[in-house]
Amino acid sequence: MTMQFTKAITRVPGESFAAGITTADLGAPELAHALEQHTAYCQTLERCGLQVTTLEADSRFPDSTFVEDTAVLTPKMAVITRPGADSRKGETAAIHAVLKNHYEDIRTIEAPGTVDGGDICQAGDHFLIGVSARTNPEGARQLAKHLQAGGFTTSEIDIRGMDGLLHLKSGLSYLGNGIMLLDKALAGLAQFKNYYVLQTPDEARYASNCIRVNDYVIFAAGFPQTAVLLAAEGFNLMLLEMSEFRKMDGGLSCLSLRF
Ligand code: CIR
Repeated sequence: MTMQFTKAITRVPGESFAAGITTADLGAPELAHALEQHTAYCQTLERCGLQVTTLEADSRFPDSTFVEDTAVLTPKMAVITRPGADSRKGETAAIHAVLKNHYEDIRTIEAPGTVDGGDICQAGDHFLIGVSARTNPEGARQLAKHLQAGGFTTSEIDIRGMDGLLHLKSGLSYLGNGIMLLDKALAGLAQFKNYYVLQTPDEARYASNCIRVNDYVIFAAGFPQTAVLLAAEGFNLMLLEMSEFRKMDGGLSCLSLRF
């Protein structure tokens, strides 16, 4: 049984979007194009059955459209993160306020801990916690404690030595039913021995980040080998153009909090 989501939170990219952090070297994003892609993203979540709350742009924070990094949500509790990049730390206040409408049990990651939601992957009752340049060991420890108090098990994966992997979920997606899509940098790790592993074809690591939302997998357009692999496994794909978000190191999971 795959987890069912009913709601999502997103945030429109703002005027300062192109000033966000990136390593992609794909050129500057075009805001008008990003806005179109964002609208399509929100509509696709709705087609998957979610009620989407879309927050207004907040140009004080160029990366604030990547809302996934600001919280870790479970059916029982929300954990507000403390993003690793200083320019992003102020993003959590507004998300905390919104989540008060949905959660009674809200916890927070405290300094010196840092956690980016992009490093956290829920796979059923288990959470994989990536330790990265953004999520430090202290943040990972605090998060694990909160999740364990909520009845979940946790394990850590240290991605700090893995070249070019910003977040854990830049290299993997949990697709439900024990199925994990993994970039080759992660595919051999012992942490995945109990999963049915699909290795992302070599066309691009970017294709490793997709999202299972109820009956669908939302997948980035332009990666036909991976799309064929997923379709052959029986997944119903919804394809989205992601070019402008990719230029800012953002994948499909980053653009929403799903719960
Ligand atoms: C950043 O570097 O923080 C943003 N430009 C991209 C964040 C992507 N978020 C994610 O993978 N969860």
